[in-house]
Amino acid sequence: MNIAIVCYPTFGGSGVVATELGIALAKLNHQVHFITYKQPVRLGLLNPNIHFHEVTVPEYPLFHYQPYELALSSKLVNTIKKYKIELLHVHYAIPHAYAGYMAKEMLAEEGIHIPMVTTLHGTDITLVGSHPFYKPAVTFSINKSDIVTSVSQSLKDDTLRLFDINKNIEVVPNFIDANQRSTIFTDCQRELMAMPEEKIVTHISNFRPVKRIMDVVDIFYNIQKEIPAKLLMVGDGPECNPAEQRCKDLGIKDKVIFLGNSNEIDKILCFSDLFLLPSERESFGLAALEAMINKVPVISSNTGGIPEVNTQGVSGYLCDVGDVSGMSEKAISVLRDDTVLNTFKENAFREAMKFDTANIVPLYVELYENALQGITNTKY
Ligand code: GMT
Repeated sequence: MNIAIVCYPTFGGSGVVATELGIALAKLNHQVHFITYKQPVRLGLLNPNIHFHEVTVPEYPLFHYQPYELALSSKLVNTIKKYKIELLHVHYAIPHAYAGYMAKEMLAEEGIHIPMVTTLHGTDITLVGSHPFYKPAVTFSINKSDIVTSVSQSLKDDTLRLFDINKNIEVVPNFIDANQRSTIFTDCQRELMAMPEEKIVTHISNFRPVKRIMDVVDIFYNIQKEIPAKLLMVGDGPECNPAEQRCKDLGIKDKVIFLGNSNEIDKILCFSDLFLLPSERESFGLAALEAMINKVPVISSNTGGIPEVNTQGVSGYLCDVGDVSGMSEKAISVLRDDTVLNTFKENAFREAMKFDTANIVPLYVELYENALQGITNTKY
């Protein structure tokens, strides 16, 4: 197949999943064209099956807001025609499904019919998309997609609750390439980060308020009172500076390392003993899955799609959003005893394997084949 993928090229989970999907499809010998405003951060070297087409938006002073959707839909039309692309897969409803629909309509005028698959990732639905400013456009774009997928059952339920959707929504969970990880790192070089007696606790996110970064700091504060430990904070965002300040105020700044954005997530997780994800909302929690495949148990909130990934008492523990003392208690119970910790580590890996690329990518391929045969989703 000759497939175009539109996504956010940033460190966010939707961009990561879209990139990993493109890489997996290319390995299956499909031609994959990423169409976005910069090369996706997780996309390494391009190869003969992977192509990147940059969307540029010329600055024009008349425009208070530069029209990215217009530039994207025009780029889609031109690229789809030039490379004879057969299928369009857009990740994130805003504005990608909207721009994708416009491109589809422009192409239809020229007799070119291209199916559009839209994958919903969470923030496009639960945080931003349901705002009255965007809701009609998001509803329209979802209903006009040929196939709609969501990354968890929880997100599907939220979408049907928040929008007036007349499409079936297929749940295709996020995935992880287990093979790639288990072969790359044989030596974790843990000593670079902590003393042998210290446990390493890690959090990775974009440090937005929805991640409840202060809970991460407070949980770690409780952990280090009981167990020698270091906290690795990976990522960047608005809560970064307030979190650093809180670490100073609590007198734990020497035990907390802020690493910023990183392309070496697996290496960092390889050092780690426990992952914290106390988010307010999370449609899936890709960061938790990335931790688990690296044998890192997860202490998380029980919101959204996280319970579909992190299994209570098996790969870690889940508590109510904001239950800092509950999460601290569970974290300490996992870290205190090495036998218990090792059991959780093995369990985390085993649970993560359910989401291996080999199990999930064929689901997308099947949906693509259906879309190409004109089997679009029926009325819900
Ligand atoms: O919240 C983020 O970290 C970024 C956001 C995004 O839009 O990329 O992540 C969303 O999509 C990820 C991939 O499907 C999910 O794993 C995240 O749970 C989801 N974030 C939220 O729902 C808040």
